[in-house]
Amino acid sequence: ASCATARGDDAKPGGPRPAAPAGFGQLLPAPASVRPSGSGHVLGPGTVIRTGRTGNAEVRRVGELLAGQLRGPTGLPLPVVDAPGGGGIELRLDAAAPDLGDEGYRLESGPRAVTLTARTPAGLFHAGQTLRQLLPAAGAGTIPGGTVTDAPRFAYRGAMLDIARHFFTTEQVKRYVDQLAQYKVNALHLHLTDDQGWRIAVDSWPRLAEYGGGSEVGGGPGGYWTKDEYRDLVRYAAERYVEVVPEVDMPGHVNAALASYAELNCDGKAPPRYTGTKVGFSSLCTGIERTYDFVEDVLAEVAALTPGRYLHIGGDEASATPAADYAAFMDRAQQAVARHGKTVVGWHQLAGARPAPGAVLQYWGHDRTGAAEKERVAAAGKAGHPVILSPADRLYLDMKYDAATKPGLSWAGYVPVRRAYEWDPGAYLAGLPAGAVLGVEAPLWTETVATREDLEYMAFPRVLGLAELGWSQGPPDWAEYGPRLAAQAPRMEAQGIGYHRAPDVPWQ
Ligand code: TNX
Repeated sequence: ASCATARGDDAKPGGPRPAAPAGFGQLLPAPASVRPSGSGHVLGPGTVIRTGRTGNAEVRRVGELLAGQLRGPTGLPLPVVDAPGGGGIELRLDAAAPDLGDEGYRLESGPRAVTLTARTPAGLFHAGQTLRQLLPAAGAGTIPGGTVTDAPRFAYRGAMLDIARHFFTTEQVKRYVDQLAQYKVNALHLHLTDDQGWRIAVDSWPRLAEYGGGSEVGGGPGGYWTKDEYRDLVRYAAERYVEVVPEVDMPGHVNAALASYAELNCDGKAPPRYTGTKVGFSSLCTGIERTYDFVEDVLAEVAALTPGRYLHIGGDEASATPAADYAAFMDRAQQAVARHGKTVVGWHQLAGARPAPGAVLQYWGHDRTGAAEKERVAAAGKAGHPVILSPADRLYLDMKYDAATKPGLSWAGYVPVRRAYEWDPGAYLAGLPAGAVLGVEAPLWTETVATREDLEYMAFPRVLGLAELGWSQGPPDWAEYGPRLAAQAPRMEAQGIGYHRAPDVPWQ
């Protein structure tokens, strides 16, 4: 076969690599195993997508979505039909396919059919995204012959977007969901509240959004999402097997809430809204009961909007809250999350207080983070807390690529594309057992990111490294990954993604 195969099979590092044709060797994230064989499957005007064998409405929906994604680039009609067998693209749920796990799939391609098999609709969705990448970025074509058997390394593969520092609409976020889901990212963490803005409607405390939503960094108008808009986004993400993780950041990062309700302030006076970029200056008043009414009401309403498992309560940079008050506050906030049937996620500072049993910690340290802080997170992992890794000097998409990057910050250093990719989440934090790593997440803070163009420029192509680290078996190999990343350029271009042509990527 002329196509290079995926990493871990018989890839020839440094060997010649075909430029134009899509092949198994270009898949990103790299699949667990590839066996090329025989001639492939030619898509043509008569090709149909078959979802019928199980009569399952969700499989049908996955088929319709895949058809929608393929029609544009291929120019083919690709009707979705319920008649099973008979060739074309076939989606098959097979509950007895134990090697495939909750998200895995098998893709078998031959002259008669391309068959996608999975235990779950999520697996079929991921299989469909692989199939997209086996076709050229534009035009119909041939899906190469052979079998891909694939499953993720980590259960949690997330991206975070801060819609508090700068407001983004649900339509803009849906576009990001589409961009991410095609690379098998399965979690979208939304940073909904911060000093500069409160972005989600709360019926019991309406001024949070109506007043607290009316500001953003730099003095722009801000904005907020209604509950219907939020539900619509959650549904849209769920159809792409992306779980939304809402974050209400507490007890710091709350100026927008304090500005909206004087009664939340220890002195009973509401501060003005804030449009700067400092952190660590605001705190809920941990000594008054009204604060806990607020916490309960807000978490109850956000939990009710959330079909997913997780509720993120922030807990970072609470430098305006004394340590003992912080711990006592986080105890009660975590109890509220549990009352509403959700699992706590907190930034890793929660490890310095009393994380509730099962609470997930999100580590955002970096190479220069102190040893004691790292050890606390590793110890929490050993004690059974799952850890999401978001090292700031690897995965923070708001860090500049290099000195020439216009948007972005650099407090954790510059993060070139290679650096974002070249580390192993399973062996990253000393003393943290590999089994405690729930996964990886790439946060995009938006103090300096105000538009869709900025967002795409900072996220792409670095977020593809996140997708690869989260899904594919390690360890990373830049010589192998770089060309595979470069091969995504025509796909990103075809989708209008305004990615950064970073100088460390071997673009063709
Ligand atoms: C740190 S990381 C923050 C955010 C900032 C970000 C900017 C974390 C949990 N907190 O408040 O937006 O740095 O890079």
